Amino acid sequence: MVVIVVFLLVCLLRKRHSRPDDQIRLAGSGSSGCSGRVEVYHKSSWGTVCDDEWDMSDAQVVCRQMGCGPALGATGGAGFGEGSGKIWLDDVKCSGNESFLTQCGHRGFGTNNCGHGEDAGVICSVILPKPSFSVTPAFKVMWGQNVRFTCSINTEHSEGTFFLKFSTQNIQTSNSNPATFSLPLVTFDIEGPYYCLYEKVLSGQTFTSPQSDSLKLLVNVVLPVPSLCVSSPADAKCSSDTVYVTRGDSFVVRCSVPSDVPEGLFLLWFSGSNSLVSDPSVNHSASFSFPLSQSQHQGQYSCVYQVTGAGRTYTSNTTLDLIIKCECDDDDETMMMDDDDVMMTKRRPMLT
Ligand SMILES: *[C@@H]1O[C@H](CO)[C@@H](O)[C@H](O)[C@H]1NC(C)=O
Ligand SMILES: *[C@@H]1O[C@H](CO)[C@@H](O)[C@H](O)[C@H]1NC(C)=O
Ligand SMILES: *[C@@H]1O[C@H](CO)[C@@H](O)[C@H](O)[C@H]1NC(C)=O
Ligand SMILES: [Ca+2]
Ligand SMILES: [Ca+2]
Repeated sequence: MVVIVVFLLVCLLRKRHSRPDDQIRLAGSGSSGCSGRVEVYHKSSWGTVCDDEWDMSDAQVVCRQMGCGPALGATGGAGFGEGSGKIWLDDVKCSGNESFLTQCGHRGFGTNNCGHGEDAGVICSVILPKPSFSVTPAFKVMWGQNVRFTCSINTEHSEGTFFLKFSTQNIQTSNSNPATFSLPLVTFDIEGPYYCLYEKVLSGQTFTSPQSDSLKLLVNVVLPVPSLCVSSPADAKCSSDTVYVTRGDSFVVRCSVPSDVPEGLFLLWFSGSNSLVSDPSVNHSASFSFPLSQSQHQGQYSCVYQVTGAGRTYTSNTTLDLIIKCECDDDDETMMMDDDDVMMTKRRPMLT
């Protein structure tokens, strides 16, 4: 007995929910899944709704039944074009919280005093899902590399626009789904949080997706060991071997790095005074001039390269020592030199 009652109840409920008369669709020119002329399925045919007493409460029910967001407008006067066939509903009176349009009060199916010029429509808001967002290479990027972001969304409201955002600013847009955005040859400036958004215009309304998750990029750099050489009037080519300079001559110590690293700062260390001098790189090199060779310029020189970006300092490994020897006269102007300074006593090998 109980079983039969439950069975009948289930049948009744199933019938109510799958009742074809509950079906509606949005049609007409400029219609989309969430806006258009309201059409009702009844007695095996689609018909329209008259705009008499058609208002936001009625539209709210249609929007809910369509699985769209809240109603933005209730249109009359065949705003989405005139339908054809029956005008199924007239004087629709929804309270706004019904689940189906046909649950609202109306004059009875097919009873109306309307023409298709009064066909009713709705504009519902569109609920867009959160886009997926990814980046390659992930998280840590080498300075000068290319970075590629991908943003995609799962929606029937296609052909919208994707925006790549960097600290709330739009930096790129794309109309394809998935959208790819490239940042070529990145520098430290690109560090920060990125996210993407999707926007779709429907019936003159712009709908925006929630923000994607945000992705943070960090830029890293590995600095090569600089090249170090010295040139002098006697030896114009920049030489990395032990170099002999003559008293009174000028010489120039040059540090350089390849052009595929950021500009930075060269630090030149000199053993004689155990001191560092620094010079910003220009075109990836720096020249330290020593105008008049003195014996106290003799010793080992080495160079390191430093780059500061995004508040961090990167330092290269140190070059091998470059040795500079002065062909200075031992007998005068050598008060500054230690007596046991070996380099003082070495002489330049004779060129053959
Ligand atoms: C629907 O709205 C009516 C009238 O505003 C109200 O009496 C009723 O409680 C509401 N029902 C629900 C389920 O919200
Ligand atoms: C710097 O020196 C360290 C230790 O000697 C070595 O492991 C590393 O590869 C060097 N880096 C470069 C860029 O030469
Ligand atoms: C740096 O390089 C640019 C382009 O190659 C050149 O025009 C400029 O003169 C260079 N500057 C120096 C200081 O060498
Ligand atoms: Ca009417
Ligand atoms: Ca109404």
